[in-house]
Amino acid sequence: MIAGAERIVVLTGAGISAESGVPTFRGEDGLWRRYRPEELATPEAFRRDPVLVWQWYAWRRQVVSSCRPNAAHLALAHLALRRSGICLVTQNVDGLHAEAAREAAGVDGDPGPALPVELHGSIFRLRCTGCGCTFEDRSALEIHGVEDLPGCGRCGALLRPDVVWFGEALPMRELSLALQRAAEADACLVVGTSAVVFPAAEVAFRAWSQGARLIEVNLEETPLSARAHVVLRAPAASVVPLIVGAEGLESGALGGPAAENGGA
Ligand code: BV8
Ligand code: ZN
Repeated sequence: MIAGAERIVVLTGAGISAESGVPTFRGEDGLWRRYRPEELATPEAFRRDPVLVWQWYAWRRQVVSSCRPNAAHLALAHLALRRSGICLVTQNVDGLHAEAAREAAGVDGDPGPALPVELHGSIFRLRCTGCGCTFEDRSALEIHGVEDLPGCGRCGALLRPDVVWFGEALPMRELSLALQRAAEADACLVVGTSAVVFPAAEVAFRAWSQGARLIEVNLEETPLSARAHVVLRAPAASVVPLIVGAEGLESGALGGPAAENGGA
């Protein structure tokens, strides 16, 4: 399905980063186990208790900063660099796809085609609640009280993580690009998402509804599973590289044992 597709949209969620050590949202080790999502990742929570919300993000930034892209991130980056027509879309805010793109492209390569459409922003980008300026920031933030809350260097207003909270609109450019690619995709590969958050999940449903081959990689059943043409109930880091390799098999780029004994 992947080898035969001209245009592929890939939608990833927290599950693709699980094997990198980034906690997922809804799993048993999930980030939300102590809080309900709506309690923390919302503008109301930030207004009500910016210290608590910033402590949560400071902890997540610290956890993610020691995580590396895994084989699934890298396999998708190589796929996007090796052939045209691939659009990587992620709900994740951990920046691991972008890191994999830079790694796969190498120091003088152009990571561009492998950079993901980030529907929910990035925890390593801050945004000013006053003047709206945004900038990359990977510093370790120690938030003990109001006096530690980060302020804008330009206007002094409170800074926030540049991520999309519940009840907030997704960035228009990213969302329309992702939905446009879904509308014209021949295949949609969905990796590690519970497919319950909208409008991000709409990318997969839209691709499916216009006839794209839907391939789901997930450890558990999701609302997409019933629609998927192929369900791979396996960990992303082990199965996504095989899928990418399989794409290589089709194009005859591979010799090796599989080809000798008449294929895998
Ligand atoms: C909006 C960023 C309107 C912040 C996040 C009722 C019905 C339908 C919709 C709604 C509703 N009530 C409210 C809504 C809307 C709401 C929504 O969808 N709620 C859900 C919970 C029902 N959506 C919104 O509010 C969106 N905005 O609608 O605005 C609007 C419009 C115009 C103008 C103004 C307003 C905004 C949603 C974005 C919220 N932000 N995150 C942050 O990260 O801190 S959401 C959060 O969930 C993350 O972004 C995450 O990516 C996303 C989805 O979670 P997943 O990535 O799927 O992760 P999860 O843990 O759930 O699942 C992991 C999966 O991986 C599992 O299936 C697991 O089995 C699998 N897995 C685990 N390990 C592996 C694996 N698979 C493979 N291999 C492994 N090793
Ligand atoms: Zn400012």
